[in-house]
Amino acid sequence: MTMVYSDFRSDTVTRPTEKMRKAMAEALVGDDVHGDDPTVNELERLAAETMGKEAALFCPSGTMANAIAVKMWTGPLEEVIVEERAHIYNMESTHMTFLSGVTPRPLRSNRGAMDPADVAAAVRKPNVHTPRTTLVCLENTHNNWGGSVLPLDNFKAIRGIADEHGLKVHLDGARIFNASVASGVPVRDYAREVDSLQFCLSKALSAPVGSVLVAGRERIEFARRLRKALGGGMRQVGVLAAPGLIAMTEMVDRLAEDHVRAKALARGIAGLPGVKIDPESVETDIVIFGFDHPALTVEAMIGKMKEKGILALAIYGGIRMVTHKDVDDEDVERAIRAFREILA
Ligand code: TLP
Repeated sequence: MTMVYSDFRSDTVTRPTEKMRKAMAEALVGDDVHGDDPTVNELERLAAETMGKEAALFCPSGTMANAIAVKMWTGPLEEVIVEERAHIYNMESTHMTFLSGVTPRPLRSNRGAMDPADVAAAVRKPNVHTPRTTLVCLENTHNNWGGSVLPLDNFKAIRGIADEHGLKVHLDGARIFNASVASGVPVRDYAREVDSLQFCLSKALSAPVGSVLVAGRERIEFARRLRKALGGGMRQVGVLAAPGLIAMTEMVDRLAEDHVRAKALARGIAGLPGVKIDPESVETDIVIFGFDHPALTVEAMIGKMKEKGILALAIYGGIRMVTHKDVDDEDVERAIRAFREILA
């Protein structure tokens, strides 16, 4: 018998809804490299409006959107301040050095929120020896801090430091809608504090592909040229923008369910032998916990869970599990049961 898995590896594993598939089949399309795909144009218009920015660019992935953002704000001999666990620094295969030729300057943080004083102290004084600091990157929610939500006040304080030193601020808002649903802060309030942001349609919002980069009109025109240079110019890509529109208009409110399930999962496994988690620290859809067991390594534990039909990922010496549209209460109960049986 083939195993049916409850897949908690990421919120990227979501399948498009029936409505998305229908919209893909029926999408009006044109050639987006010539700027005349009406569905892409509508997605970019909606994204810019939602974020309160002038313009937007549909990109094939969050990684490409972040890479374009770094490239469009920096030049040679420059440095970018990043949080030490940031996705843009740890999980995007060094595009900062490879494509932009800039050095990342990682800073410690409180669950993803860098101390504004540390940011100010990290800005290089102009000097022949050192790179010039020109960009700060934020991430909200913060993936590798277990989906933590950065406080709006932290954005404001870092914006203030950036203005004082003439720096730009880019937000990796892959899961900015999760942050907004959890905090009640409208996405455009976070967006107001940054010069650019990218958000992903293909994570918890369940579209199959794509991210959108938003910023001022002139920068997005340049970003469009950068996307072309990276091979990201796509043709009849309205077929992918169509589910993206549904992601933005119909899939945001349900994120609250994912957050409730993530907390339930954390509560269900807290206190089991080896599991190190404070369920109260789970704010959105990502559950990351330490695992330290005398008889089981993280890899062995993940292997045993897989035998019971539960998929999870190893990360930072611990385990990551993410809730999303395609796992329900039964999947969460099944996961908790599996943990209890294995660790009994
Ligand atoms: N994150 C993926 C993996 O890379 C780990 C995931 O499963 O969570 N920013 C953030 C905060 C992300 O979490 C991700 C993807 C990206 C950017 C990159 O997006 P894609 O995968 O579309 O390039």
